[in-house]
Amino acid sequence: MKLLRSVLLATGLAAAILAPVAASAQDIKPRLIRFGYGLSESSNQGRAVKFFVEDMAKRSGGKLKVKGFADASLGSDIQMQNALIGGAQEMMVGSTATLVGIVKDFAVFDLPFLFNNEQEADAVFDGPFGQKLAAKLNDKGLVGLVYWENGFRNLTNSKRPVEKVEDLKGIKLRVMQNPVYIDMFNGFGANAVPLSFSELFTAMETGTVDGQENPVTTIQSSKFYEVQKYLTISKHVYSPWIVLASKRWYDGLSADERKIINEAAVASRDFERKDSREASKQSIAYLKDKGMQINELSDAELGRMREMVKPAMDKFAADGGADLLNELQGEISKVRK
Ligand code: TF8
Repeated sequence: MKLLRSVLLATGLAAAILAPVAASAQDIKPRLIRFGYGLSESSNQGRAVKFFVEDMAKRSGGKLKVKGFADASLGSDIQMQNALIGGAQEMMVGSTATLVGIVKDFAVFDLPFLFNNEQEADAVFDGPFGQKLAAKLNDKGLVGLVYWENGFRNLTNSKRPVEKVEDLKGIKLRVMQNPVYIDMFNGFGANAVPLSFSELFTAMETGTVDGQENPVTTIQSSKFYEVQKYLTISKHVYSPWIVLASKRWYDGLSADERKIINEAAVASRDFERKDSREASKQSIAYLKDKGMQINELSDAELGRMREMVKPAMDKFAADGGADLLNELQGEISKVRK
């Protein structure tokens, strides 16, 4: 027996025999994973959730069943974050901007005009800086798995074309619930109105707000063109999304289950970024076709905006964010070289 065993081992046969046993011994329990998100099923967010659902099923032999809940049907970003912390919901994807009440440092990503392009953003979010911030969620009851692309944000409104900053004067502009956004847009002369995304369409429809800012993919998938006439390409902030898991739930999973989730999350990230970037190329033509009047801000005007936003940047730095901002700018210039 002993001899046979050593012969098998030596020939590598043992590995062949033992492999299927090891696979079936993987510790995966049948589980239902509720995955909430704010945009529609047909949005870039929705398509990536669908990818994740299918990929998780594939990797777990159908045991890890993810169910996507679109349109903030499980709640706004902030409500879902709290549900994850409490263990009442397993997963979500949403903006990092709404996480600032939990980990203040995330506000660094809301500062304008940091990234020049998506490649810089990918390198920073997937690199040590992005990972360090995500890790800060751990002792707050959340696990930050991967960053997806929301995209460069642009302005829309129902009042007038915005060709220079002064055109924003007096416009009631919905912003995310985040102090940097409020300071930034008040600094530009608008009246910043913080509101959850789930309330945004109605707020524009009823005139509670005149405008908002989001990537073109969202302006398309959330049908903002129905209630907004003017689109200004400003690319003032690069916005990520973050895929979150409830720490309480995640800690109760087996190592095999966690490995599957981590790997599927990375695959979903790669799918989502590629898909969003392709989709965004079509969006401008689509929105024009829907009747939006579109203009691009000139470099000179963007330069003026950079100047005007300095007080908001200084406030962030003075409020304890100076080192973090320096570190982020350092990371970006490393990629730029
Ligand atoms: C916003 C964000 C949205 C996210 C989404 C609902 O304007 O850009 O994309 O919050 O998860 O709120």
